[in-house]
Amino acid sequence: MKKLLSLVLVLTLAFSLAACSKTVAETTTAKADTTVAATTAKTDETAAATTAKTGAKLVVGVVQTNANESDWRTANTKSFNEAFAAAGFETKMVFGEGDHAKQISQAMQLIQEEVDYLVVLGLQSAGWEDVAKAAKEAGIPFIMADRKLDLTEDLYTAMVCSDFAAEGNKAVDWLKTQALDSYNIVVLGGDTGSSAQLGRSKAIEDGAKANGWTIVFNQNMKGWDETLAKQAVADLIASGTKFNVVYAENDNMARGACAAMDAAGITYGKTGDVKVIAFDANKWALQNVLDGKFNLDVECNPLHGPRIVELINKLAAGEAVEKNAYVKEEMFDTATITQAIVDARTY
Ligand code: GYE
Repeated sequence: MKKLLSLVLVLTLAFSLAACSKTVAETTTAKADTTVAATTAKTDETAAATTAKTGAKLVVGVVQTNANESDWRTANTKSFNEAFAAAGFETKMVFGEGDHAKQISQAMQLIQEEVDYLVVLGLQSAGWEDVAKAAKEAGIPFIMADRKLDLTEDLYTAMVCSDFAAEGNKAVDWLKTQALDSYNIVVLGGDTGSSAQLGRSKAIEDGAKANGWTIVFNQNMKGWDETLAKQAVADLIASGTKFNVVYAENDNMARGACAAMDAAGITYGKTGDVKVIAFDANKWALQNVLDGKFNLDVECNPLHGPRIVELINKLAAGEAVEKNAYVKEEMFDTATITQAIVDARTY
C-alpha cells in the first residue's frame, strides 16, 4: 500500500515539478504548540513504533546539500554520520550537488524506499510541498534541519534550524557599534534561495537601508565557493571600487576575500582598513579572529547529528517534541575572542 501511494505521488510530482517555484518568507517564530507535534507524532509514532516494535534498525534518509560545499557542511555531514551510527540508525544520505530538482527527486526516491524518517537540508527553501505531502501520505516523519523550508506547519513534523535573520542582525548591530565614518559594504552571499542566504542577505540589506549605509557590491556565490569569492573581490578591486566592509556569508568566502585583498595590498581586520565579517565560526576562522584577520564571526552551529537523534528517538517513543527548535548561537569578535574559545571549538 505504502509503495503504491508513493508511486502515485512520484508520478504526480513528474507533472508538478515545473510549477514548483514560490516566493520565500523567513519566519522567526520560537516555540510552537507541541500538541501539534504530539498529534503528528501520533501518526508518525505508529509508523515509527511499528518499526521499533519489529526491532528493525531505524532507517533515516538525509537529503543533504553538497558534499564539499564548505568546512561547515563537512562538519555537518560528519555530525549526522557519527551520531546516527552511534544511535544504531541506518543512514541513507544523498547530496543534491547544487541542483534543487535533484534533491526533490532524491527525496521522493527515499520515500519510495520507505525510510522511517526523512531529514531534509534544502538547497532552496521553496518548492518542497509535494515532497512533504508524499512523506505525510506515506506516514514518514518529515524533519527540517539547518535550513527552514517554506512549508506550512501541517506539512512537517519538526525542525532544528538556525535563525539566519537573527545571525545577520547580530552582524548589523555589531557594525553599528563600529561607528565608521562611512560604510561601503561588499556582500558575498551564499547559494541563492537557500534560507541561510535569504536571512543573512535580508539583514544586511535592511540594515544598510535603515542606517544609510552603501552596499557597493552584492552577489551570491554558487556553492558558497571560496575561490569564486576571491575572484569576485579581486575583480572589484581591479574595477577601482572602494569598500571598507566585507560581509561574507560564510567563513570560506571571507577567507577568499582576504586572499584577494592580500594580493592587492589592502589591509583588513583588527588593524586594517577593511572590516571583515564572516558566518559559521569554524575553528580555523576563530583563530583568524584571534589573529585579528577577521573582525567578527557569527556562529552557525553545524552539529545537528545529536539533536536529530534526540528528536527521532522521542518521536519513535511517541513523546511530544518541540515543533520549531532554533539552535542557540553566539558571535565572536576581536574584543571577545580568546585562545580558550578557539581551543574548545570542535569543528
Ligand atoms: O553557513 C555555509 C554552508 O546552511 C548554515 O551552508 C548553512 C550554510 C553555512 O555551506 O557555510
